[in-house]
Amino acid sequence: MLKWNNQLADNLKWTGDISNREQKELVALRVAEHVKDGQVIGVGSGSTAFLAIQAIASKVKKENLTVTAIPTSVEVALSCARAGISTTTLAQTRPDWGFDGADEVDSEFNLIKGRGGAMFAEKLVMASSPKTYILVDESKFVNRLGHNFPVPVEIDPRAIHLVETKLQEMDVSAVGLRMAKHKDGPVITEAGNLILEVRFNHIGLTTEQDLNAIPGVIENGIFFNYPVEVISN
Ligand code: ABF
Repeated sequence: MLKWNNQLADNLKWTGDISNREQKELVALRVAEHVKDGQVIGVGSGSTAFLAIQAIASKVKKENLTVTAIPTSVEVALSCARAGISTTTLAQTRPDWGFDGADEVDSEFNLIKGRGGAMFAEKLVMASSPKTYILVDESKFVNRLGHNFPVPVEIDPRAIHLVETKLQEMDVSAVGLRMAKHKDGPVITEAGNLILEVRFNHIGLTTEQDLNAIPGVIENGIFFNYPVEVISN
C-alpha cells in the first residue's frame, strides 16, 4: 500500500488548468454520494477524477469511512495518497465500482478516453468493475465519436511502422505521433510505450477490437459498450 508521509506532499496539487471547474466540482460531489464504508473503488484519471478524489476524501474524513482505491496511474495513486485514501491493485482485488472522466461521450454512452495517456489502465479497471460512473461536463457530449478528439492508440515502440501500415488499411484520415508538450520528443506512457493519434472517418462497432487486433497495439481509447453510468450537469 502506498502511503504518503513526506512534506513534499504539501506541494502536490493539480498543476494544469481545470476548464469548466464549477461544473466538474458538482459532478465530483455527486459521485461522492455513492461511497459506502468498506468499498474498493476504481479511480480514473484527469481533472474531474482529481476533483472527485477530493470530494470523496472529504466525505470519508467527515463520516469516518474506510475506502480503498485502485488507481489508474502513478499520478492518481499519489493524489489518493495525498488525500489520505489508501490504494491497492487489480492483482489483489476487484473494484465494487469505479469513476473516471472522458473526452467524448456519444448518445449511447460510448466513449473516447486517453487524453492523459492512461487509457490502458483505465480500461483494465473499467472492465474489472461492475459499474463505472463517467464524470463529464456538457462539453464532452458529441453526436459521433471522433468529432473533437482523435483516438489515442498505445503501441509498443517496435511496432510503429507495422501499425502505421496496418492503419492505412482502415478507414483512417490522419495518423500522428503524440508529442511531449514542448515537442522535444514523443510522449512515453507509464509502460514505456508510444501513443498514436488516429483520426477515423467513421468509428463503428468493431473499430475498438480491430485496432487491438494489430500486433504491437497495447490498447486504444475507444470504450464501446462498457457498463457505465454518466454523471453530468
Ligand atoms: C481521463 O481524463 C482520460 O481518459 C480523459 O482523457 C481525461 C478527461 O479529463 P478531464 O476530466 O480533465 O476532462 O479520464
